[in-house]
Amino acid sequence: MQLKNIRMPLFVIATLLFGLKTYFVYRFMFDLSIENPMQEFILLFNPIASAYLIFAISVWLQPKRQMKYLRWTILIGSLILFVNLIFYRNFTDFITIPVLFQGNNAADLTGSFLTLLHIEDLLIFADVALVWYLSKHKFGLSVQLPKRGKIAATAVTFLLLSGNVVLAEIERPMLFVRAFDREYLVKNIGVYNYHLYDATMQTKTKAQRVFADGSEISEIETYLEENSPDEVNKKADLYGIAEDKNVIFVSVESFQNFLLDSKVNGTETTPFLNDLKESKDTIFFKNFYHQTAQGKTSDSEFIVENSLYPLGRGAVYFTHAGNEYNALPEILNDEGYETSVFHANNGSFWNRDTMYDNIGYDEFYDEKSYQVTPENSFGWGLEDKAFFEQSIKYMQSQEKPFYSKFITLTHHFPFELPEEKANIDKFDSNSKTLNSFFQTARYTDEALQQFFQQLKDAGLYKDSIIVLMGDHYGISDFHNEAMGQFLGKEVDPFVQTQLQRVPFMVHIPGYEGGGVREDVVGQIDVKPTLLHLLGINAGGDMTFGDNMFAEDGKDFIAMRDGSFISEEYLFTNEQCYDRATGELLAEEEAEACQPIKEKVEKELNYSDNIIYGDLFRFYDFDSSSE
Ligand code: GP9
Ligand code: MN
Repeated sequence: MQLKNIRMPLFVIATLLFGLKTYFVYRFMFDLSIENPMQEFILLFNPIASAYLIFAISVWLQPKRQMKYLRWTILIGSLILFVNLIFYRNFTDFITIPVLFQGNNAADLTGSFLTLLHIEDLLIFADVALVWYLSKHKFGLSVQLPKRGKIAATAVTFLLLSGNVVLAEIERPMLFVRAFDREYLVKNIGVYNYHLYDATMQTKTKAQRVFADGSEISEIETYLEENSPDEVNKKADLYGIAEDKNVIFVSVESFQNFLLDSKVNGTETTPFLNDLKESKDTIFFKNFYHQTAQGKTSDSEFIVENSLYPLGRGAVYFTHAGNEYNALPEILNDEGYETSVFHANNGSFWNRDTMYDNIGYDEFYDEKSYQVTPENSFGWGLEDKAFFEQSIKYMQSQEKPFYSKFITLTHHFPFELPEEKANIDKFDSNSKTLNSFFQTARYTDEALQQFFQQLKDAGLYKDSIIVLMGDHYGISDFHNEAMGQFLGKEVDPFVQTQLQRVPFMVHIPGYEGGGVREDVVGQIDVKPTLLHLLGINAGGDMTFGDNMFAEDGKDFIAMRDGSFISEEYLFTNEQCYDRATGELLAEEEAEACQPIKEKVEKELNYSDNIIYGDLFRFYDFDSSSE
């Protein structure tokens, strides 16, 4: 490029184009929250610094190779950005290495791929096209610097990078140590450096198992004994109420509490669940939170089975499926239950077949156990109504008592339902996803109603308890504007966290003491709660959750990103809110969040260490429960 007499080398042109493009994509295509001018500046600075880092190395190459290097690096860099953007649109998150190797899931994501593609994505490749053009035509844009010049060009890289790190540290102290939140990392160091950081983390966590020994487990045991006493509370009303009964546990895909009692054009979205939660044979916890992270449904399964936290990166079901656990199915097997999972998807999705085997499920009825035809399937596969219907015969063949886990599928992103199967209108907003969310939710509500009836008809109802649980959110914060329109209020971080409440209902046929409970509880509490209801004393278990019916149970629910909800407070995005009013607390009052915040960080760390170090291999659950 000839500007008067100044010739700008291609590596500088590429740096500017690619840096500015990346900034533009961060700013307008991702949904990163920018809170102050400093953050804005870092957001612009880091892509330019990263681009310079990559492109300036080319000065050490011969002219021809320089051009080739620039062509390919700008293409690869743009692809990385593009793939992250697609992933972000679906998960509001950035890719980590463990997630990348969940090949099966990536393949299934291709089903939703077209929905996630936007026309403006072409812009991401505009600079690539230009750099290819400039590099192929002999414009003489390569540079040949003397050794000193090369060293100087490289030194600028380090200046820019250190500048970036210093700014990031000022903006978010201890960013790298407390990296709970990938969005903060990307905002501060950019998506490219974030991937380098992620790769380092990957190596570190792999090494962690190798170097772990049994010494840490006793420290964790002491912490859990002091903070989450596994006091079984045998005198409590509900202790053993479901003794020897079957447990039918339904994990309801993408179900969030805001669906309950909602209406679209005057029609109730979930009439069956609305009635169920009010009935006297059902206990409904209205402040029950999902606590999942990147592993989505599989994380919710992991938390429920183990009362451990999911990992901050990747899905435990994939990354640590071979660990030693003391999972719910294993405990139930020892108590004489037949345990099984019903889920009409590919058995290796989320690595379930391997993990289920390890944690002791007797049977896994996956896609192969079902008749899937074009008439009874759409979206992700077999529709929920057919799924339940076809499952009954397998349930009847089971030894009693049994524990059966069902995982529904129809109400899954992108929430598409054939028109003739929809019994409620679409919502009307700028989000296609939210609009159709109500239709598939209604469908699943109908499927659950039918399932209850089918259980009754099959003679399986009376001797069972039925637990319904939403696995995780279905509407990400990408749809906050439409969500705000639906709720009639702005979705701020407080509301966003409250939207993470998912249904949790325990239906006990014949029980009369049901009702709505206010306690702040979450998926981490499910395992101790179920054992309590079944009258199983898992005394020596190590759980981060508590029996939901305990009088003086644990007083907070921690989210994977370090947010938490307690009776009085809600803490998210490093800010402390009054839980009752949603009011943001000023600095002095906000101090009240500090002690719980520290506990949350400690717990997440302990739980991570158990998983990364595979520490349960050093612990004898049998002898500690005696
Ligand atoms: C896949 C189903 C959905 O089998 O459980 O998984 P999700 O994408 O919700 O984690
Ligand atoms: Mn799910």
